[in-house]
Amino acid sequence: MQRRNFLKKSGLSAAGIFSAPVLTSCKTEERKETNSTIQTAIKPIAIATWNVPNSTAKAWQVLEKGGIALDAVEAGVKMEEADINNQSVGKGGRPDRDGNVTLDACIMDSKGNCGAVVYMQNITHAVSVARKVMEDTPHVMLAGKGAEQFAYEQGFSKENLLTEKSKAEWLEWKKESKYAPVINIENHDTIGMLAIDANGDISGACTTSGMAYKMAGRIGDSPIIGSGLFIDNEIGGATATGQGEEIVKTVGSFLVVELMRQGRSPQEACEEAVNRIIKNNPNYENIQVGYIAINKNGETGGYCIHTGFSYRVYSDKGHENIESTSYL
Ligand code: SD4
Repeated sequence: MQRRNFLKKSGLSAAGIFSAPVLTSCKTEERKETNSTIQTAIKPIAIATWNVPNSTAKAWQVLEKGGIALDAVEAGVKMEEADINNQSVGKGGRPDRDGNVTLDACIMDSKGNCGAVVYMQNITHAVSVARKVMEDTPHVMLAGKGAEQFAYEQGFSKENLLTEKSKAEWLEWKKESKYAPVINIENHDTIGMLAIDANGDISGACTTSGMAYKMAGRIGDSPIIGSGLFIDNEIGGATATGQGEEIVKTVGSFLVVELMRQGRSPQEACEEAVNRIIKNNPNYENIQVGYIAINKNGETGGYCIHTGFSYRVYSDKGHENIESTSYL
């Protein structure tokens, strides 16, 4: 069923990007054959979780001028961080159960450098602080007050991230205080973005306010290199959205990239990573996880547990929102 679904709705065929046949198995000979039919690598290209046209268009603006993938993904995801209508990222994000908006973000470049901030409050552009951690400190990850302090030292300004709308919803939630993550909240959730620039170099970024009404101090997959995001410039990149605990347990994005290294297509690698979660979790019908991936050729894929997850692709072949295939 899923395979048929994939053929019907595959991003590859829907985008019309490739002349390569869509794989239905991962046998080595078939992979080789498929790779040889790819005419030219698609670059530059940007892809992002969910339908985020402003973010992918922004990334494209950077890429089409010859900008580097790292700048493209940072500029792209910042659009969602600043958008108060996206209540899962940055300013306007839903708070934890104590009413505090706490942000998680990471970024990774083509040389394998990475930076992250976790549980950071009062700063909208968590991804840019993560980039500063990567570029200007000897560390990879800063948390909470330390991350916030570092951000102020770097010139970021303090802002109230809790909007009236998110505050009102939280006060309503408090009446019952039942923690029950919602699947596919609004078709624009945590944003993970992957890009290949004109040089063929790959970078990625991922940023979120995390699961709404989480426990104070909770950190998800999104800022954890290997879970919410992983890039290997020789192979490709992957990023995740959904219930972070499940993604962390399977080191999901690293798994997707390693599967691509072993010869799987991005689509097949995302499917296998979702299948690992399903295999280990009898409760899988109540959770959503989605992965997107890109390989060095600019071939893309996406897969999730529940329908309703989509991802956006932007290249000189066009731009579109692709409905991801799903297990259920
Ligand atoms: C987290 N993965 O904090 C994030 C949340 C998310 O769509 O992606 N929501 O677990």
